Amino acid sequence: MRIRECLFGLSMAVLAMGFQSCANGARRENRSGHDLWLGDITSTPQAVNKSLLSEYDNKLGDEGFRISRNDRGESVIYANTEAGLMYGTYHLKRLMDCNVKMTSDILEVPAYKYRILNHWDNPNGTVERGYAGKSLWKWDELPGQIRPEYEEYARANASIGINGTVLNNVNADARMLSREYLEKVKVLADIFRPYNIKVYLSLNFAAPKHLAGLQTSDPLDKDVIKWWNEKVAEIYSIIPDFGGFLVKANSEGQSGPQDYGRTHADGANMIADAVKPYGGIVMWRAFVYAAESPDRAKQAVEEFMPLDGQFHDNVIIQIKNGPVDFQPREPFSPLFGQLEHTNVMAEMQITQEYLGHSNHMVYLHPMWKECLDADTYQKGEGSTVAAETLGKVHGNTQWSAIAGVTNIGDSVNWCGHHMAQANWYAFGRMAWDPDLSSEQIVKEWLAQTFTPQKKFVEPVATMMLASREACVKYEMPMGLHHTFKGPDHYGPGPWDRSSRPDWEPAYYHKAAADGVGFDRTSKTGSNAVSQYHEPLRSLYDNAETCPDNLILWFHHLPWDYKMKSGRTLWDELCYTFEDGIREARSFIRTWESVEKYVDAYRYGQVHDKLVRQAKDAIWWRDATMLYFQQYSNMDIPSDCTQPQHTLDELRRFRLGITNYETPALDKLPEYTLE
Ligand code: GCW
Repeated sequence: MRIRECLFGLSMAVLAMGFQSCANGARRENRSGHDLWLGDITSTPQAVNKSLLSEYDNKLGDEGFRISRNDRGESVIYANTEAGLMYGTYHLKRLMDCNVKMTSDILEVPAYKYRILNHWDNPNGTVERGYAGKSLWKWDELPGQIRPEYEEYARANASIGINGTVLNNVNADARMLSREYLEKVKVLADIFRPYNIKVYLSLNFAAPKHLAGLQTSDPLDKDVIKWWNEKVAEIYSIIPDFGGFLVKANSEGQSGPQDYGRTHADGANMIADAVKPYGGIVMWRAFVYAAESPDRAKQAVEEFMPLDGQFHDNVIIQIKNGPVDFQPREPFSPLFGQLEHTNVMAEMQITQEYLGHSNHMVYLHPMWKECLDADTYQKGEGSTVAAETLGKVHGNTQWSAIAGVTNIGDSVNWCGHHMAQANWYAFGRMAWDPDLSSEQIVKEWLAQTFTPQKKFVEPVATMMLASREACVKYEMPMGLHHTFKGPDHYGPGPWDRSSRPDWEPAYYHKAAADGVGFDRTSKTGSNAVSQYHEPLRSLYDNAETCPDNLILWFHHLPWDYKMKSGRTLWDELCYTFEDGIREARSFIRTWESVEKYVDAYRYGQVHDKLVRQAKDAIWWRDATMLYFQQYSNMDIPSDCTQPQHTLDELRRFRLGITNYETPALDKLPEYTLE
């Protein structure tokens, strides 16, 4: 029996809140039996009281639902649509799995209209920055062979409210728009449709040239416009509810309208006009920067502000949470608070490109929430990134959207690290309700994925809630950023000189005899602070008021600079790293304390990775501080963990992976944990 039948097959049958098995001996659907938070499908309510409303309730919209008790004390789900009933059913299941009693009526409406996953999956099966095996999409098998994982994926997404997915990499292969691939995409769209999930594609802006052999891909050329209109018509004839396009243009070597002397607005509008009659949207990325710019963090605002107001209404500018590139901590991208007449959406990274790949346990919701809750002050207090992207600041909620770059692959546990599923789960829950706390979400996930027993959930939730800050401390304390070894972005390489200057760590840390950090102040630096509204501009501009956790993002300070704690900058860096190392070590002890609640398979895998994470924390500290020591000539305090490798040894170390891989645990520098 398929899960869809379990959920919808017996509409209106009466079942009070409680568990009941699906009929016909339904089995677990997951690949290894205990993988996803959805667990065993026999724990899905076979039938719940549910009712489509005869009159449209505006409060619920197309996806919301209400759950209330009927005269007999049974829970009944009401919604305007089948999708609303489905979300209500999953909500009820979540309450049951988490042992939460319903004490009053529930009304749930998703906050964002477009809640979208971005896959960076390539037609050859690799996943850019994917650390969970190969792509879930088996393009060589499609359209003929259909893996059960496709429906599992849809079901998992539906359970957390995801309603869209971009199937392919933003570094897009033009072939994805060929008839051959569209027939494959159609199969996935058909599988996802009953779960209220639309498919989207990333497009290659030069497709008219590459795919159709036109002379140009100039967005103002009439043959190019005609080609896109026909291509879009073809897509909608195959996939009538196709969602639209995601575009990376004139960024990191991708083609775009600027190749023809046109603007981002010219390019985005041409595509947007083509999909508009069908209700499609264009998510146009703001991730643009040129190698020659002295401050990469400023470029999105510089390029997009002059275009404010020129984008058509079904274009949404997709902005990474921070102004550089998914570092463990960045200030929010100032572009969110600058554009006034343009729709904006946030792009979060679920895959851990800069956060230990699938070797480190890092629960990311606190990082995303920090961004969404940040106040841009664009229209005074309360103009948070959440309010901006929900369209509340400028009163245009019709295009509210949020995207997450997924961490999903064909690995048995879906995400490469068992605990990384929490990030997939958290992204969906956040897109549905950005006000939910990190704690509530992680506890829900733990209860559903492992066990609701308090003695397990409490300590593990505490560990996971601390993990993002720990990662910041051991990878990029105090706003230091991009000190990663390139190009795989796993592990430290502050000395690395192997690529383009603005991809090299020295561009960001600027360590020298006079100190460390990127000067973005108004008087002596790049003046990136000017892109923030007051009071943030002044707060960041002044080293005395700039928060410690971003101080080296905005300031270049001497090694003996006196921090608020009274310590020198050098010592503060050492002790912040030390905190990160200590916390990473404590995660191992926490995990060991809950061994009896976890099956041996998952216990062992997570344990091995936590050990590696703690070792990596020391590796990061060793590499960074030994490298900086050449300039500071200061000692690592004696009460800190002492280095276990010399700078030379670390510099010689080669990982030998590509940016499609995560390193094997035994291929990393050896460290002893006390
Ligand atoms: O940070 C960079 C990544 C690239 C990625 C790019 C982007 C898809 O290292 O792998 O390309 O961001 O977001 O476009």
